[in-house]
Amino acid sequence: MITKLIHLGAIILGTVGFALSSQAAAAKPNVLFIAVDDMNNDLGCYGTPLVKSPNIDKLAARGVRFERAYCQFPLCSPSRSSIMTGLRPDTTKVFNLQYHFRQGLPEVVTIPQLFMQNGYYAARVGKIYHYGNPGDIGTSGLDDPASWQEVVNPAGVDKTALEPDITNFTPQRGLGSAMSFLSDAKGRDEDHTDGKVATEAIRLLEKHKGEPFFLAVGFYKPHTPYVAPKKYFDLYPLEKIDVPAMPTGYEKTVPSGALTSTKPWPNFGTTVEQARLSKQAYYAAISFVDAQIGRVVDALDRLGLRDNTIIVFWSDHGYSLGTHGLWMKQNLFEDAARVPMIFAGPGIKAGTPSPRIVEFVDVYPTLADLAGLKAPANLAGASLRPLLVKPDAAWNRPAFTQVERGGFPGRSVRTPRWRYTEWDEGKQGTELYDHDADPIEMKNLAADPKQAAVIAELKALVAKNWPERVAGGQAEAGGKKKRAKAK
Ligand SMILES: [Ca+2]
Repeated sequence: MITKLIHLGAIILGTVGFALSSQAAAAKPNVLFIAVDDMNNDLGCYGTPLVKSPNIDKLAARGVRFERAYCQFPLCSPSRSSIMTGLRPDTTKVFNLQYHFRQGLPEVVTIPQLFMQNGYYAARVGKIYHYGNPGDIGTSGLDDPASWQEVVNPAGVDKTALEPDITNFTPQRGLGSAMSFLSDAKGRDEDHTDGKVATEAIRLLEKHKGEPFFLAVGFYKPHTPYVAPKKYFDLYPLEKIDVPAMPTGYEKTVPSGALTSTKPWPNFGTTVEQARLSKQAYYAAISFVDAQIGRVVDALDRLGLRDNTIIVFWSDHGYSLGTHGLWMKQNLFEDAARVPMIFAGPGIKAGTPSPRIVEFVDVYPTLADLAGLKAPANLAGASLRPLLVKPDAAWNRPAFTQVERGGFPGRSVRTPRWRYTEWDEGKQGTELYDHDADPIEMKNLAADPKQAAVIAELKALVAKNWPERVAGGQAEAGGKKKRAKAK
């Protein structure tokens, strides 16, 4: 009898224990944090049907797609350091690809660190912090070891075997910043680095599905060199690919700082044909990454984790594909500053895009809010929860994006209607674009006296966000070893 009672008690206790732990699990939603490198908004769900992105489109349909999300600095490390710390580049002082934010902010708590402090398992597969792409593939790059319990650095045939075969139309530039591509007729998706990123992410999901997790999955494409299996190139007949021609004298209508990121201008000196082939390959790389994202999200669903996992999808910045004669990043036009960003998961409205202006610094407070964690007090952004519940809720925050131009800053503010940009605090010129009339930003209205009141208002926003000029940090020798030890 006593034995039976004890046994019954154990069952009751066991049941209570089970109920508590499943409650705890509900209170601790998982986070699947998916990053891509250099992907702009040329996606099906963002209104570019030419580009085949069925898996990102599906993700958008099950969550909130932000139509106007902006990065803080359109370059890998400055942007990624900002999103991961929730701080603006003037606070992290990361303006280049070498300086690490821990040098100046040793105690800063990154997003995955906050989750770890609250009992989560946190891991990274691939590129989340800066990595020379493709140079550092297979290493930890400029990682932040304190952010993770486990890291995986895959390297596939694109890195280990195919580099000598890549076509580079700009051979004076290294592969990581060249207009360069390869259509791989032999390799399978799983043989490429991003295929392996997906495979490893799925393995970690399977292994850690029973505990609260923060899994960061960082893909390397569509960053140049644009390498992907041939079937993705076949999706884009060359006759469908255009590169815009610039009107004669266009370059005289904008400050020189606006165009210096692409030298020689326009299009790094490539021919129209070479630029079109590069754009075709960039789109192929998008479709390839899209398929790998689909594999990871399908695995999440298959493992029954869908109802308790917040998915965030983001690209570290946008990408110019010939508009304004520019290629790639490090400019302050919409093409480079704007990013694809999607949130999906429990409590998030499905299938309604948000038209509101949001920023990458909003990601940290949003995730902390959704998971019920207390975020650090000094974060620069705001929780997007109101927009995840009601995508067109009232919202009145502009977006700020900046670059550096060898000694002076470029600073840009975006409101629902306008983009206003100052070079060297206006001493090297200004730009104003009316997005209601000119979404491509071809007509600079900064000198139009009719816009004086608008400019005064936007100028005040810029001055408020950047009250002083801040110098970027310089990398210290041996920093990497120090950070590994500090962990
Ligand atoms: Ca990037």
